[in-house]
Amino acid sequence: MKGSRFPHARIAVTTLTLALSKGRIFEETLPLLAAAGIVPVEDPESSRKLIIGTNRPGVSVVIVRASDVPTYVQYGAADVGVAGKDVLLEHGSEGLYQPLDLEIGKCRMAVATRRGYDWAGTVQRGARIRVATKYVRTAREHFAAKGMHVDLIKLYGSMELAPLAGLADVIVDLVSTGNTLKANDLVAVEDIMPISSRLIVNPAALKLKRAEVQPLLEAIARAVEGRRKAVQ
Ligand code: PRT
Ligand code: MG
Repeated sequence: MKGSRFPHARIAVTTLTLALSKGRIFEETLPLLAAAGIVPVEDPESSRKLIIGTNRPGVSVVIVRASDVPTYVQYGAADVGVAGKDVLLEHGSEGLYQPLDLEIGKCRMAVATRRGYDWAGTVQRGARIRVATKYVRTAREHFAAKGMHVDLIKLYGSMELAPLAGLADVIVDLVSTGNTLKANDLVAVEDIMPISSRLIVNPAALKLKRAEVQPLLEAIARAVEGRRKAVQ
Protein backbone atom coordinates (compact mmCIF):
# COMPACT_ATOMS: atom_id res chain seq x y z
CA MET A 1 0.00 0.00 0.00
CA LYS A 2 3.06 2.22 0.32
CA GLY A 3 2.85 5.25 -1.95
CA SER A 4 -0.81 4.61 -2.73
CA ARG A 5 -2.86 7.52 -3.97
CA PHE A 6 -5.83 6.15 -2.06
CA PRO A 7 -6.19 7.01 1.62
CA HIS A 8 -8.48 4.01 2.13
CA ALA A 9 -6.24 1.62 0.25
CA ARG A 10 -6.48 -1.01 3.01
CA ILE A 11 -9.92 -1.71 1.49
CA ALA A 12 -7.96 -3.51 -1.21
CA VAL A 13 -7.71 -6.51 1.11
CA THR A 14 -11.41 -6.59 1.86
CA THR A 15 -13.74 -6.40 -1.11
CA LEU A 16 -16.94 -4.46 -0.87
CA THR A 17 -19.72 -5.00 -3.41
CA LEU A 18 -22.59 -2.60 -3.94
CA ALA A 19 -25.76 -3.65 -5.83
CA LEU A 20 -27.47 -0.94 -7.86
CA SER A 21 -30.00 -0.89 -10.66
CA LYS A 22 -29.54 1.15 -13.83
CA GLY A 23 -31.50 4.30 -14.49
CA ARG A 24 -32.92 6.58 -11.84
CA ILE A 25 -31.51 4.68 -8.84
CA PHE A 26 -27.99 4.65 -10.26
CA GLU A 27 -28.17 8.34 -11.22
CA GLU A 28 -29.52 9.45 -7.86
CA THR A 29 -27.17 7.24 -5.84
CA LEU A 30 -24.03 8.58 -7.57
CA PRO A 31 -23.83 11.84 -5.55
CA LEU A 32 -24.32 9.91 -2.30
CA LEU A 33 -21.52 7.49 -3.18
CA ALA A 34 -19.32 10.43 -4.22
CA ALA A 35 -19.87 11.93 -0.77
CA ALA A 36 -18.48 8.67 0.61
CA GLY A 37 -15.48 8.93 -1.75
CA ILE A 38 -16.69 6.25 -4.15
CA VAL A 39 -16.87 6.99 -7.89
CA PRO A 40 -17.74 4.22 -10.39
CA VAL A 41 -15.29 4.20 -13.31
CA GLU A 42 -17.94 3.39 -15.93
CA ASP A 43 -21.50 4.39 -16.76
CA PRO A 44 -23.80 1.33 -16.84
CA GLU A 45 -26.00 3.07 -19.43
CA SER A 46 -23.21 3.01 -22.00
CA SER A 47 -21.20 0.03 -20.76
CA ARG A 48 -22.42 -3.53 -21.14
CA LYS A 49 -20.42 -4.58 -18.11
CA LEU A 50 -22.42 -5.91 -15.18
CA ILE A 51 -19.57 -5.48 -12.70
CA ILE A 52 -18.18 -1.97 -12.60
CA GLY A 53 -15.03 -0.94 -10.77
CA THR A 54 -14.70 2.23 -8.74
CA ASN A 55 -11.89 4.65 -7.88
CA ARG A 56 -11.50 2.68 -4.64
CA PRO A 57 -9.52 -0.55 -4.86
CA GLY A 58 -11.69 -3.49 -3.80
CA VAL A 59 -14.98 -1.59 -4.10
CA SER A 60 -17.15 -2.60 -7.03
CA VAL A 61 -20.73 -2.12 -8.18
CA VAL A 62 -22.90 -4.91 -9.59
CA ILE A 63 -25.68 -3.79 -11.92
CA VAL A 64 -28.88 -5.81 -11.42
CA ARG A 65 -32.62 -5.46 -12.06
CA ALA A 66 -34.26 -3.18 -9.48
CA SER A 67 -36.31 -6.07 -8.11
CA ASP A 68 -33.20 -8.29 -7.79
CA VAL A 69 -31.21 -5.89 -5.55
CA PRO A 70 -32.64 -7.29 -2.25
CA THR A 71 -31.87 -10.84 -3.36
CA TYR A 72 -28.19 -10.06 -4.03
CA VAL A 73 -27.83 -8.35 -0.64
CA GLN A 74 -29.81 -10.99 1.28
CA TYR A 75 -27.55 -13.78 0.03
CA GLY A 76 -24.39 -11.73 0.53
CA ALA A 77 -23.50 -11.59 -3.19
CA ALA A 78 -23.54 -7.85 -2.57
CA ASP A 79 -22.79 -6.26 0.82
CA VAL A 80 -24.82 -3.11 0.34
CA GLY A 81 -27.59 -2.12 -2.08
CA VAL A 82 -30.12 0.54 -2.92
CA ALA A 83 -33.74 -0.52 -3.40
CA GLY A 84 -37.13 1.19 -3.59
CA LYS A 85 -39.53 0.66 -0.71
CA ASP A 86 -41.93 -0.77 -3.34
CA VAL A 87 -39.39 -3.48 -4.15
CA LEU A 88 -38.59 -4.14 -0.48
CA LEU A 89 -42.26 -4.56 0.45
CA GLU A 90 -42.69 -7.17 -2.28
CA HIS A 91 -39.43 -8.95 -1.48
CA GLY A 92 -39.85 -8.89 2.31
CA SER A 93 -37.17 -7.63 4.66
CA GLU A 94 -35.90 -10.96 5.97
CA GLY A 95 -32.11 -11.01 6.03
CA LEU A 96 -31.80 -7.32 5.26
CA TYR A 97 -30.68 -4.49 7.50
CA GLN A 98 -32.29 -1.22 6.38
CA PRO A 99 -30.48 1.60 8.15
CA LEU A 100 -31.30 4.57 5.91
CA ASP A 101 -34.01 6.22 3.86
CA LEU A 102 -31.95 7.82 1.07
CA GLU A 103 -34.83 10.13 0.09
CA ILE A 104 -34.24 9.44 -3.61
CA GLY A 105 -36.49 7.77 -6.20
CA LYS A 106 -39.43 9.49 -4.59
CA CYS A 107 -42.91 8.69 -5.86
CA ARG A 108 -46.14 7.26 -4.47
CA MET A 109 -47.92 3.95 -4.72
CA ALA A 110 -51.48 4.54 -5.86
CA VAL A 111 -54.66 2.91 -7.11
CA ALA A 112 -55.65 4.15 -10.57
CA THR A 113 -58.68 3.59 -12.80
CA ARG A 114 -59.97 4.73 -16.19
CA ARG A 115 -61.24 8.28 -16.08
CA GLY A 116 -65.01 8.13 -15.46
CA TYR A 117 -64.89 4.76 -13.64
CA ASP A 118 -67.21 4.93 -10.63
CA TRP A 119 -64.62 4.08 -7.97
CA ALA A 120 -66.59 5.50 -5.02
CA GLY A 121 -69.66 3.51 -6.09
CA THR A 122 -67.62 0.33 -6.53
CA VAL A 123 -66.16 0.67 -3.03
CA GLN A 124 -69.58 1.43 -1.54
CA ARG A 125 -71.25 -1.58 -3.20
CA GLY A 126 -68.43 -3.81 -2.00
CA ALA A 127 -68.14 -5.16 -5.55
CA ARG A 128 -65.39 -7.63 -6.32
CA ILE A 129 -62.80 -6.01 -8.56
CA ARG A 130 -59.87 -7.11 -10.68
CA VAL A 131 -56.57 -5.44 -9.84
CA ALA A 132 -53.57 -5.65 -12.14
CA THR A 133 -50.19 -4.91 -10.58
CA LYS A 134 -46.53 -5.74 -10.23
CA TYR A 135 -47.00 -5.12 -6.48
CA VAL A 136 -49.24 -8.05 -5.59
CA ARG A 137 -48.29 -8.25 -1.93
CA THR A 138 -48.73 -4.53 -1.24
CA ALA A 139 -52.00 -4.43 -3.20
CA ARG A 140 -53.35 -7.48 -1.36
CA GLU A 141 -52.61 -5.91 2.02
CA HIS A 142 -54.08 -2.56 1.00
CA PHE A 143 -57.41 -3.98 -0.19
CA ALA A 144 -57.62 -6.49 2.68
CA ALA A 145 -57.25 -3.62 5.17
CA LYS A 146 -60.19 -1.91 3.44
CA GLY A 147 -62.20 -5.13 3.55
CA MET A 148 -62.45 -5.19 -0.25
CA HIS A 149 -62.61 -8.37 -2.26
CA VAL A 150 -60.14 -8.36 -5.12
CA ASP A 151 -58.75 -10.70 -7.73
CA LEU A 152 -55.08 -9.88 -8.23
CA ILE A 153 -53.48 -10.19 -11.62
CA LYS A 154 -49.68 -10.17 -11.62
CA LEU A 155 -48.03 -8.08 -14.33
CA TYR A 156 -44.35 -7.31 -14.90
CA GLY A 157 -44.74 -3.89 -16.53
CA SER A 158 -46.93 -1.43 -18.44
CA MET A 159 -49.67 -1.70 -15.82
CA GLU A 160 -51.36 1.33 -17.40
CA LEU A 161 -52.51 -0.83 -20.29
CA ALA A 162 -54.54 -3.25 -18.16
CA PRO A 163 -57.68 -1.11 -17.58
CA LEU A 164 -57.60 0.12 -21.18
CA ALA A 165 -57.40 -3.40 -22.60
CA GLY A 166 -60.10 -4.69 -20.25
CA LEU A 167 -57.72 -6.92 -18.30
CA ALA A 168 -58.54 -5.28 -14.96
CA ASP A 169 -60.77 -2.65 -13.35
CA VAL A 170 -57.94 -0.91 -11.56
CA ILE A 171 -54.17 -0.94 -11.26
CA VAL A 172 -51.78 -0.43 -8.39
CA ASP A 173 -48.67 1.35 -9.63
CA LEU A 174 -46.11 4.02 -8.85
CA VAL A 175 -46.89 7.59 -9.78
CA SER A 176 -44.44 10.45 -9.77
CA THR A 177 -45.35 13.28 -12.17
CA GLY A 178 -48.71 11.72 -13.08
CA ASN A 179 -47.90 12.14 -16.80
CA THR A 180 -48.13 8.43 -17.61
CA LEU A 181 -51.60 8.14 -16.08
CA LYS A 182 -52.74 11.28 -17.86
CA ALA A 183 -51.40 10.13 -21.23
CA ASN A 184 -53.45 6.95 -20.89
CA ASP A 185 -56.63 8.60 -19.65
CA LEU A 186 -56.28 7.13 -16.17
CA VAL A 187 -56.69 8.83 -12.80
CA ALA A 188 -55.31 8.05 -9.35
CA VAL A 189 -58.25 7.36 -7.04
CA GLU A 190 -56.38 6.38 -3.87
CA ASP A 191 -52.91 6.89 -2.46
CA ILE A 192 -51.46 3.81 -0.78
CA MET A 193 -48.13 5.12 0.52
CA PRO A 194 -45.18 7.39 -0.26
CA ILE A 195 -42.18 5.56 -1.74
CA SER A 196 -38.46 6.31 -1.66
CA SER A 197 -35.27 4.26 -1.95
CA ARG A 198 -33.52 2.67 1.02
CA LEU A 199 -30.00 1.60 1.71
CA ILE A 200 -29.95 -2.11 2.47
CA VAL A 201 -27.08 -3.99 4.06
CA ASN A 202 -26.28 -7.66 4.49
CA PRO A 203 -26.22 -8.21 8.30
CA ALA A 204 -23.16 -10.49 8.14
CA ALA A 205 -21.26 -7.91 6.06
CA LEU A 206 -22.13 -5.28 8.64
CA LYS A 207 -20.36 -7.39 11.28
CA LEU A 208 -17.50 -8.87 9.27
CA LYS A 209 -16.73 -5.82 7.14
CA ARG A 210 -17.59 -3.22 9.73
CA ALA A 211 -14.41 -1.20 9.10
CA GLU A 212 -15.49 -0.65 5.49
CA VAL A 213 -19.29 -0.65 5.81
CA GLN A 214 -19.68 1.63 8.84
CA PRO A 215 -17.80 4.65 7.38
CA LEU A 216 -19.75 4.20 4.13
CA LEU A 217 -23.08 4.28 6.00
CA GLU A 218 -22.00 7.31 8.02
CA ALA A 219 -20.81 9.27 4.96
CA ILE A 220 -24.04 8.51 3.08
CA ALA A 221 -26.15 9.45 6.11
CA ARG A 222 -24.31 12.78 6.33
CA ALA A 223 -24.85 13.41 2.61
CA VAL A 224 -28.60 12.69 2.92
CA GLU A 225 -28.82 14.98 5.95
CA GLY A 226 -26.83 17.72 4.17
CA ARG A 227 -29.12 17.57 1.15
CA ARG A 228 -32.23 17.70 3.36
CA LYS A 229 -30.90 20.84 5.06
CA ALA A 230 -30.03 22.41 1.69
CA VAL A 231 -33.57 22.06 0.36
CA GLN A 232 -35.24 23.28 3.56
O1 PRT B 1 -37.42 -1.36 -15.40
P1 PRT B 1 -37.28 -2.67 -14.65
O2 PRT B 1 -38.39 -3.63 -14.92
O3 PRT B 1 -35.91 -3.27 -14.71
O4 PRT B 1 -37.44 -2.35 -13.10
P2 PRT B 1 -38.17 -1.14 -12.47
O5 PRT B 1 -39.18 -0.54 -13.38
O6 PRT B 1 -38.64 -1.60 -11.12
O7 PRT B 1 -36.93 -0.18 -12.28
P3 PRT B 1 -36.81 1.37 -12.48
O8 PRT B 1 -35.35 1.65 -12.62
O9 PRT B 1 -37.75 1.86 -13.52
O10 PRT B 1 -37.30 1.90 -11.07
C1 PRT B 1 -36.51 1.69 -9.94
C2 PRT B 1 -37.20 2.30 -8.74
O11 PRT B 1 -37.43 3.70 -8.93
C3 PRT B 1 -38.57 1.75 -8.38
O12 PRT B 1 -38.45 0.53 -7.68
C4 PRT B 1 -39.15 2.87 -7.53
O13 PRT B 1 -38.78 2.71 -6.16
C5 PRT B 1 -38.47 4.14 -8.08
N1 PRT B 1 -39.38 5.01 -8.84
C6 PRT B 1 -39.57 6.32 -8.57
C7 PRT B 1 -40.15 4.69 -9.89
C8 PRT B 1 -40.85 5.85 -10.25
N2 PRT B 1 -40.45 6.86 -9.41
C9 PRT B 1 -41.77 5.82 -11.36
N3 PRT B 1 -42.40 6.84 -11.68
N4 PRT B 1 -40.32 3.54 -10.58
C10 PRT B 1 -41.17 3.51 -11.62
N5 PRT B 1 -41.90 4.60 -12.03
C11 PRT B 1 -42.79 4.39 -13.23
C12 PRT B 1 -44.20 3.95 -12.83
O14 PRT B 1 -44.24 2.54 -12.64
C13 PRT B 1 -45.05 4.42 -14.02
O15 PRT B 1 -45.01 3.49 -15.09
O16 PRT B 1 -42.96 5.58 -13.97
C14 PRT B 1 -44.32 5.68 -14.44
C15 PRT B 1 -45.03 6.84 -13.80
O17 PRT B 1 -44.25 7.99 -13.82
P4 PRT B 1 -44.95 9.42 -13.99
O18 PRT B 1 -43.86 10.40 -13.76
O19 PRT B 1 -45.48 9.48 -15.40
O20 PRT B 1 -46.04 9.54 -12.97
MG1 MG C 1 -38.81 0.54 -15.17
